[in-house]
Amino acid sequence: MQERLELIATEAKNELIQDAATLEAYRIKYLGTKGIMKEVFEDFKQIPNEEKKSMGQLINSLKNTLETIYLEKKEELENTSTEQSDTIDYTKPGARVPRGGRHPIHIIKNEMIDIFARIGFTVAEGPEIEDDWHNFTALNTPEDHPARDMQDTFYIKENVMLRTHTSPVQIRVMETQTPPIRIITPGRVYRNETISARAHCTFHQVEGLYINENVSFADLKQTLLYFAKEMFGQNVDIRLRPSYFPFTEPSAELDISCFICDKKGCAVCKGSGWVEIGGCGMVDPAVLENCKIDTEKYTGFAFGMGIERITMLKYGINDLRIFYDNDIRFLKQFS
Ligand code: 2NM
Repeated sequence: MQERLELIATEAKNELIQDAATLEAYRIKYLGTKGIMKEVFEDFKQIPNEEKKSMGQLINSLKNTLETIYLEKKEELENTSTEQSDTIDYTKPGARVPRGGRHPIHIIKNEMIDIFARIGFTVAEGPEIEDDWHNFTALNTPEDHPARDMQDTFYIKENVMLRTHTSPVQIRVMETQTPPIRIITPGRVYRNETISARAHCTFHQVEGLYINENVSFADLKQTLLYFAKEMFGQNVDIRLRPSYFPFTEPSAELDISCFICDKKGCAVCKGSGWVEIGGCGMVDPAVLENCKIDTEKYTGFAFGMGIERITMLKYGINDLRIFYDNDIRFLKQFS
């Protein structure tokens, strides 16, 4: 009998208990109502009275051993199912890191940079906090021009402001480099406007500048036509309407034919068949002189386009405020 009890104990200690199912199988096998312990107690009744005391102690000790194994394994299994456990499964795959995406403004900005890069334009960048000379005076903007007004420009202090366009970057390049100059200046600009679906106090521009010998208005027109076709499709046409800017002469507004309705007239072009995407012109000789560029030798063209405007046309977005709300439901459509 004693040998048998020892054998049961050894077997129980060697049982493989890995989960709730094997734990329950163990309980039924050793401690259940039809289990091994039950059998042992039945056999106990048969043994001679004089052995009962010592054998009884051994049986009780076996029962304790079996119960202890059960309780220990049970606790072990419960702990592994919580994070407090120090048993870590290093083979488990890691938690997935959600992948971000580019902002639509930056997707279009990069596309514009690529289009102009193919015809030799390089990117130039500059400060967002500018001085009066680079943002206004060098650009031939008169002292009493409305753009200089507090109502239109965010001033930091006298003669220091948030840039209202990226043209000051072009002034900085013209001041420090000699022609030929062929650059685009993508970047964020600031204007003191009442925020609405069509206007914001901050937006993005891509401006372009080409200075060389014999640069003509025809060069400007062909450059813009190339851009429009690459950006909006080969069927698109451009139209230049006479306009005025202090820094260009002559100046024009740049329209593209409406690629939504193919010039037939729709809600986007308000029935006209054309949509405005920017402005342009031949750089005013006064601007070149401010940058110490020889106006007898060199001429140049410049243009400016709003990235938000182009992004809205490309993606069919009708409220520009959504670009700055950082609503993940909007942004994740572009990832
Ligand atoms: C525009 C429209 C027309 C422009 C001019 C210059 C510079 F620096 F060369 F004088 N930069 N950008 C320009 C000309 C910008 O934006 C609507």
